[in-house]
Amino acid sequence: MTTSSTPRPAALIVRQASPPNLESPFSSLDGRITPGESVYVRSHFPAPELNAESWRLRLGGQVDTPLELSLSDLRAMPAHTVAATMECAGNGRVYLSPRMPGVQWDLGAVGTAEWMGVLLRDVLGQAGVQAGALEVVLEGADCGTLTDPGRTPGNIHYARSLPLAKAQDDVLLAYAMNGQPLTRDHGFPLRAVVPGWFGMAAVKWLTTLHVTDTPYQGFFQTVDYSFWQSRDGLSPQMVPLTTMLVKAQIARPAPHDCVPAASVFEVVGTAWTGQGDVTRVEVSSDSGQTWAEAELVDPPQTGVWRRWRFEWQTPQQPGTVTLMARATDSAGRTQESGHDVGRGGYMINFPLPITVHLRGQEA
Ligand SMILES: Nc1nc2c(c(=O)[nH]1)N[C@H]1C(S)=C(S)[C@@H](COP(=O)(O)O)O[C@H]1N2
Ligand SMILES: [Mo]
Repeated sequence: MTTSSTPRPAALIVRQASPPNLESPFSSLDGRITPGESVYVRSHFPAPELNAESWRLRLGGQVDTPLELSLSDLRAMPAHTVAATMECAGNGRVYLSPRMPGVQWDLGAVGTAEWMGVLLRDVLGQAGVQAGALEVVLEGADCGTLTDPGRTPGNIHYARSLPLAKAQDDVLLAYAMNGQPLTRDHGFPLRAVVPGWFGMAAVKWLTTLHVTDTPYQGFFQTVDYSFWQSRDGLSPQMVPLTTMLVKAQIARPAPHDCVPAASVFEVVGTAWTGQGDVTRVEVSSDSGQTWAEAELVDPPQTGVWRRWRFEWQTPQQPGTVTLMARATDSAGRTQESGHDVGRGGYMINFPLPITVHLRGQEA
């Protein structure tokens, strides 16, 4: 007999009430697209309440024609729909030892939504990017002061930059998520969606785009959301976080679930990568000593996670087992067993140990 738990009703888990930092109930995974009410929320400052009529998107810097666009201007442009898996760079932080500062995310700072909006490259094309331009800075309306992880220089806005090549490729300026206008927490009226990149690049409550010929060194890509990278045999240097790493997660059983001993349990989860497609998922039920092939349920679709399943023959005796999943992508990357200290509390993609308890068959 195959047993499997049915998805629980979706509700967000409060990691921080104010500003709202809300985790998706990853164990309720069902469809490939995460229902809107279950998409995680990660906000550094209180969510601004923007007025759709008076709101404007301003584009300036190294462009021929600076622009000021209303929401109806954007809605009149060609619309594009993009499904994208977005993972917060701190997803899984609770599994780090020693504990790292920041929101203690479990498995749910990741999700997949279908976004609709205009391509950033169309907006840039309308303004005309000048020769020598290097990056586009995206700034949100939200602002405040922070003391952790570093101290902000007073009151600052949330902002990140994108290399021009990425900005002119597949970046979307989205006004809708899963067929609905953006909610306030997800960046109403307009946010960026940056396929393949960790969530911090997807600036919400967008008000300003600034084309620049120098690398942007703002708080959220130097003090925060950067990591120590070793390159060219030199000592590590600080670089901003960009693309997601390859990663698989187990949705069911959930951590500390009880499953019947001596039965077949369907382990399910998803796997994603920021480069190419996930090509393989393996599952271990002995803390990572041996691995068995899982079955990929969804066809490959670049930028979108693939659900997978694994028929697990549970041990005969009651006890405790550590399950793990690991993915490989078409770029040949696979999940390594340890966490590189240079990453700090970010880019956590070692196979996460999921403890489950086996119970004997009741009479
Ligand atoms: N303006 C603004 N944009 C932001 C943030 C923010 O705090 N302010 N948080 C970023 C981070 S760290 C993540 S992971 C994603 C989360 O998007 P979501 O809340 O819609 O899931 O938004 C990004 N964009
Ligand atoms: Mo994030």
